[in-house]
Amino acid sequence: MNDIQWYPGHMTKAKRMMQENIKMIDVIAELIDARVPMSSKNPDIEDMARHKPRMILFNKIDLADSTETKKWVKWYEEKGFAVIQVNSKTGQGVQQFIDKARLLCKEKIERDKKRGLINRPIRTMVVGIPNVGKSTFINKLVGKASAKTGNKPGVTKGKQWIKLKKDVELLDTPGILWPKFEDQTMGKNLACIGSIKDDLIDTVELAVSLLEYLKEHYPELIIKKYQLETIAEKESYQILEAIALARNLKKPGNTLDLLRASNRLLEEFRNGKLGAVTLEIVK
Ligand SMILES: Nc1nc2c(ncn2[C@@H]2O[C@H](COP(=O)(O)OP(=O)(O)OP(=O)(O)O)[C@@H](O)[C@H]2O)c(=O)[nH]1
Ligand SMILES: [Mg+2]
Repeated sequence: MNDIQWYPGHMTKAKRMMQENIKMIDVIAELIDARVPMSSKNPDIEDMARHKPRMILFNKIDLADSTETKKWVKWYEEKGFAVIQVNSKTGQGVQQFIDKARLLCKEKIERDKKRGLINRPIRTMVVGIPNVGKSTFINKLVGKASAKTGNKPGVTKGKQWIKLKKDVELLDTPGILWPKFEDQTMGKNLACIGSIKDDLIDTVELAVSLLEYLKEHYPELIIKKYQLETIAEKESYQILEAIALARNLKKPGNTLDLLRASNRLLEEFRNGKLGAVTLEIVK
């Protein structure tokens, strides 16, 4: 796959904004996508957040393979991260956030108390890659649609403070990626979950590579979804053709429309219509 150019100028701006605001932040809430717990963790955020109390939120747990999620949560916890698992769409797990944030800020709250500062709000910066669900998480926590959301990258443009309760304030931030990946698999994983704009990538190539992975790890999901007989002896490209055929996606002249089949597959994967899938295995 060609190198993906995923670092537009507005992300440089967003990163600068975050760096400028970090001084007044008490806790960092970093959302990662439970389907790609490694690729969705931005090393630039890691650098920025290193000296702050912080928490990793595994979001979209409904879309990930729960057996793999357990292993990844353990992996992060063993590295010393505070972790919670959430489904920001339904709200599952979201309320754990406040207690955990208070716990992480315990020293600060006690220090404030000694200085006579009571109920100083805990300021949280919600960060993560594009489309990971930051604004949805905030809305669920607040209980109303305060932040704009949408299933594509780049919905949140600037920063936005949102008051949760008198003692918690949340800063919504635009999703950011980092300028260079060590390996292309990360780029593909991020494209699969919809964190990179589709017009920057070759979606047929991406769909073929997703099928390659699914064929190995979750063959039954593809067989069931597209009512295919068997896929074991098919190449990924042939599976894509079979999907186009199953969905009757044809171009004028009756040839298979692989572009539409690819886009359909990616959309169904992103929305969890294939079933729960994790794209990275704990090593
Ligand atoms: N299934 C599922 N979908 C989710 C979850 N959280 C968020 N989403 C969906 O993911 C999409 C992106 O959500 P946003 O909240 O806009 O993501 P964001 O991180 O704020 O994105 P940017 O502002 O573009 O960086 C939306 O379609 C949400 O409905 C979740 O836990 N499960
Ligand atoms: Mg947003």
